[in-house]
Amino acid sequence: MAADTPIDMSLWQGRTDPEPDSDRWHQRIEPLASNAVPGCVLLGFESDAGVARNQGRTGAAEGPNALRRALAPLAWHRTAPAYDAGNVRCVDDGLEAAQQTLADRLTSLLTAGHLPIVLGGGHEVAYASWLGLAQSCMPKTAPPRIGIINLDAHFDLRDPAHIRSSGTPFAQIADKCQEWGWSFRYACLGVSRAANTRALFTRAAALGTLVREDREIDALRLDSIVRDVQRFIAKCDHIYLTIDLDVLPAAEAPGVSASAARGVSLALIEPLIEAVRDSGKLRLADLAELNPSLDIDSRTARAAARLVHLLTLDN
Ligand SMILES: [Mn+2]
Repeated sequence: MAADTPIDMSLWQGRTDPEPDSDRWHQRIEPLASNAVPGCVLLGFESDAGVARNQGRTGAAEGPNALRRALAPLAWHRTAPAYDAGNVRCVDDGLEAAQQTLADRLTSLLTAGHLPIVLGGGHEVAYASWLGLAQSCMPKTAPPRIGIINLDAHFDLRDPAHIRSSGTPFAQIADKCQEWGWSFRYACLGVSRAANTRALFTRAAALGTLVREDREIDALRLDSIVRDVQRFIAKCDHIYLTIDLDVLPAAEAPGVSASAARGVSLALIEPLIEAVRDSGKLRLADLAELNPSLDIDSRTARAAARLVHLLTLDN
């Protein structure tokens, strides 16, 4: 089962400077209205049902509002508007219903010309995000070429036949693509060999995944990896970007279910995100796994907010 959590603008608080042109997010973000001109729309997914099924540390359902509080005081540099659309809440273990509800909300936002940014929630959000984009492509005759770019320490490609969780969304998407005769285009950047079994590497290879491991993403190789990502994007019509915050080192992102002993630092992740943002094909993004109860001094929430800020820069 799913429920809507109404828009709560009281989450958007921060300092106000008296001098001109000094706005911050809390001063500019607006509650989404039905006839709003296109902009970026923040929509939360209050769920850790997938993390619970995956035997992870729960608490990501509190992620969306923690991310809003961290984003509120950041400086406003956008030209187009930004909106808050509230949260979709997963009730008890009703994950599939909540995913469908979120997907339907996203399809409406996409059809209205918005750029939705989904605030997770466990990484089970990814199946819903992709489904929302897929549904918005449905009326077209030719199968859409949707590319998924996942910044993650994990493939999240475990076999969904047993249980659907935060560890299975991309396998579920691959299954749907096969069912519909669509191509499955998946890039997973920041994967930890230590944290993914051989079976998962084999499945990723069989699915034609573009893989760059955490240890490969360094300052020397970054430019060539950015070009690999650009080549991947060139073969797609639409890009869905998903950021699992556990791709970051534990020191930068302690507030996640499965923190990374090594990880890929923000300094290396940001140029990859900029390449996706600037491609002109980004339709939808989400940030997953923020767990405020495990965070230290809101470090993870701040990192996530910085990424939303970067992702939504439009000039
Ligand atoms: Mn993940």
